[in-house]
Amino acid sequence: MALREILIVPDPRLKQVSARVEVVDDALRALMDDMLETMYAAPGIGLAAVQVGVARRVIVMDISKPEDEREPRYFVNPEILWASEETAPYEEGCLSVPEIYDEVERPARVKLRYQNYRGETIEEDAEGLFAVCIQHEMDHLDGVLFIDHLSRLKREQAVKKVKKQVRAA
Ligand code: K1U
Ligand code: ZN
Repeated sequence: MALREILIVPDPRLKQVSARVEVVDDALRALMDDMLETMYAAPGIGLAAVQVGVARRVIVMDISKPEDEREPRYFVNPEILWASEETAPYEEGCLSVPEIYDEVERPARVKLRYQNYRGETIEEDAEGLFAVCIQHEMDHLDGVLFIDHLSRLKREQAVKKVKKQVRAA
């Protein structure tokens, strides 16, 4: 396993639309292992492959509580089959937009279909933090960042702040 570099805004590679995965094989599992290690090291609760420069429809996640055992999860070619009309706000962050947090409103519940680490097709309902995180990560697969849900002014301010942080580092 290896740590990968996480791309930071305004890197244009974050705007790519990721390609579907044809087969879940050992090479893809090696990518998912690296992504998980990178996510835990950051630390974060989710990561899309495009954030490490690989534009494929792959997500890793662990939303377990810090005091509990790790619960790594893998989503290949995730699709939203249904989304609730009811929405819920959540103060989101993103490893590609470091130290910026803002409220985003998304469907409160979604029904998902995806392939897991073994390539099995799963259908599952998501709510709470799981629903927030999977929708945030699926946006990455379409080149959308959480700051794209904010006003233009807030988005521009966020990118400016991140550029300043990067220059100071
Ligand atoms: O960059 C990412 O996509 C990961 C992002 C996931 C996310 C967070 C909050 C709402 C929606 C999606 C993060 O993990 S940001 C860091 C973070 O939330 C966190 C870090 C350490 C402990 C707990 C949370
Ligand atoms: Zn993100």
